[in-house]
Amino acid sequence: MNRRLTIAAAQLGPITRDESRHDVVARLQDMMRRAHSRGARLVVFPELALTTFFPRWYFEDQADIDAFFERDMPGPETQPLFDTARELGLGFYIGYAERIAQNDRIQRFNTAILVGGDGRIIGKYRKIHLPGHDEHEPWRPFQHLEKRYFEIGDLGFGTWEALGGTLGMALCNDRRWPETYRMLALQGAEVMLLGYNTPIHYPPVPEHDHLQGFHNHICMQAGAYQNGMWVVSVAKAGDEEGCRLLGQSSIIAPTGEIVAMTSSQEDELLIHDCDLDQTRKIREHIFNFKRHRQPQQYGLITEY
Ligand code: ING
Repeated sequence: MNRRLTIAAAQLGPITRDESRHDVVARLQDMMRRAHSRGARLVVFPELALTTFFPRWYFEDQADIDAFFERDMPGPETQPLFDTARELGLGFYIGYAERIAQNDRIQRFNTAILVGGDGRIIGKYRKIHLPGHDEHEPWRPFQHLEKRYFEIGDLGFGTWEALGGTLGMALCNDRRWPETYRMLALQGAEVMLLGYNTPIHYPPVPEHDHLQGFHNHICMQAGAYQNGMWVVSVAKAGDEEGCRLLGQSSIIAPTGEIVAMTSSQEDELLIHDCDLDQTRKIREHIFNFKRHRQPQQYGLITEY
């Protein structure tokens, strides 16, 4: 009998700048209950799922920036998510802005956590591939200041045994880099969980704007197939504070096939019974790393 894990991709529509954590959390809890009623055991939310995508603005004052960060997870406003997880026996992945005192200073990361059906945090990932720029660039119709507001993740690419499978996590721009998938697959990941906030307009190369959906899926379909991994990708979508964000959340099989995709720009659920053993048909044959991979030839890939 194959191991199946029923996963929900919980796409979010826009979150306005002034939307309270309380109101956002209520939206997330509603999606958790709907996903549970449809048999899901794991719900995947987008990147930075608790606030609007604030790196689109330049802020002078650190206090204005910190208003978008969580100092504790769970904190008073996010505890209800963990309570609902425990009430329903439902795991979840959620992206958020993490502010933490460590190494004798304040550090800020673009973070995702995996929470089990008992409401306990199983794993944490901090975004490694930070896109955008680190100085205010007024020529842009909107900023993309992730390099300014976040530090590069310091936890590496990790996997966790949970919900009957081996799960890996990533965030947004990570999905464009083939190394992300391979690092997780080499650690045995059977599913990659990933949230994203992707503006349709890419100011440095606007002639690619119409290709955002194509580029979104080609990266993940290739990554899924070349590593024999399920990929569950979840958008924050729609016109958010005047910036159009790509939707097209998707669940992609280890064959690279898109088995489910959203068709709205709002809160929308995808559900799929992921057969975790389907990964083996790829990993034991065409992409059998032990038999076919030639790492002694790939040295350049990890050189600076
Ligand atoms: N967003 C975007 C992403 O990688 C981007 C940045 C947009 C890159 C469009 C290229 C083209 O999907 C985040 N948050 O990484």
